[in-house]
Amino acid sequence: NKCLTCLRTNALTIATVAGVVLGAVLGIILRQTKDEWTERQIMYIGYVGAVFLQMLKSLILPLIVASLVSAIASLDLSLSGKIAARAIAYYLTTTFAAVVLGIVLVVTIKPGAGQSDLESSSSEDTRNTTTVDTLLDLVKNMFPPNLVEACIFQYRTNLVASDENETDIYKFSIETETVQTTNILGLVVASAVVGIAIAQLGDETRTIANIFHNLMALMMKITTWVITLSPVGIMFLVAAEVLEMENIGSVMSSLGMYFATVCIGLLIQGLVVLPLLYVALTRKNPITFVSHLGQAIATAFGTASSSATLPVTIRCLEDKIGVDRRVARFALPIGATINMDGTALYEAVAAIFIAQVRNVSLDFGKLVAISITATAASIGAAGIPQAGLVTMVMVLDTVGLPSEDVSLILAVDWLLDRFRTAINVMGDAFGAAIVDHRSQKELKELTPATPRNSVEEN
Ligand code: DAS
Repeated sequence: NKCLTCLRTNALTIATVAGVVLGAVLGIILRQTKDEWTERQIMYIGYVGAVFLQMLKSLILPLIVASLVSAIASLDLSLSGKIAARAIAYYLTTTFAAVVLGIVLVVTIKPGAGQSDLESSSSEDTRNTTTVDTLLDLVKNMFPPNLVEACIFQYRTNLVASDENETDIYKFSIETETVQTTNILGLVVASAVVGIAIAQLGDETRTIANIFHNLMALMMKITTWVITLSPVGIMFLVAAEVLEMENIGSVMSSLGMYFATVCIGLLIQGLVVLPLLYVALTRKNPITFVSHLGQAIATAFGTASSSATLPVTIRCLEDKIGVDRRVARFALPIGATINMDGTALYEAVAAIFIAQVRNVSLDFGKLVAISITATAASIGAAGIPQAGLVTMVMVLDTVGLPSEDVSLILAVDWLLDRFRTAINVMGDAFGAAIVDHRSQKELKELTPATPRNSVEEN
């Protein structure tokens, strides 16, 4: 009956993973039944999935605010500072390690060599930039727009939404439209400031602190309801994506080695680098850890969005892995926004792959520049589908490649996005667990659960 218990506790994870597989099978069968599928028909097939995704997306804003404010308000400020410092140190180390891993692989495997037949829509010739140009670009690119925004605490008039052009692929529409997107990094910064203010004011703000604790309990309850819909929602999301993709056969012939290089890098990062770091710093079993993370990994794969997966990641870390809530709710929203190992690795590999296809030689200085801009670009990427493709333009700029060259790798990006998002989420989860373990001593010294903590849902 031990196996029965295991099945019951992991039933939803197993069902969600089954949803991914069934979605792929459904998509392939539908492709066989009919040659041409219109955008509208694909939208109908993916409709249930799009509704599920919208439900997850609707949780992001209140969850990030409640999670960060209640976590920072329930920690004393010196401990918040230590936890933040440990988290940032972990994020930068693992992201940079992922980039170096990606560069070593793509320079060794050379997936782009001799691929001159690959067409790209860019007309302008590649600028043979000098190292000075590269370094100038480097400084210019060091701070992607929303990282600068976070540093200078730029509050938009409408804190929540930022009008940006984005291809709203949630509805499978291909036209680019100005859609209200949540300015997540701005929200993280604002929530942290409010949390610090509440922690500083102490008893005066007990009431408002409890409001945020209540809001968090409410959001976690709603998250549980939405998560139960994962298997069906993710099945239709994957089916619609499989329906919409180009003929994988023709694409894989030219991009197969590139695809394999990125996937090998992601697998090493997710199954070797991160688990080894976890064992080294916590002495705990990484396999058990990853098995408890299954629901979040499957959701990340199905939605291709770290932010949409955040509610599931918080649930897994708190309920299944037992990470201290104050650390999970502090580190995960920040990690989901700025810690993207998978994206950083992918951007370095993709940029060097394109340089190889374009026969642009890269000296050591350029590789160093790529490693830094890929790290910065992944920090700047939002946790939404194909954000990494957008910020990769910064990395291409570093090596003097036109941004249109992104079109060379577009055909397989929707699938690579899912793999790299899963690694992004794993990186966030490992980070929260490591920071939690390293902060246990201070957490225990904190005043025992004060009344404000007792409000937390049981
Ligand atoms: N899809 C992004 C995420 O949610 C990653 C990316 O686009 O690179 O993490």
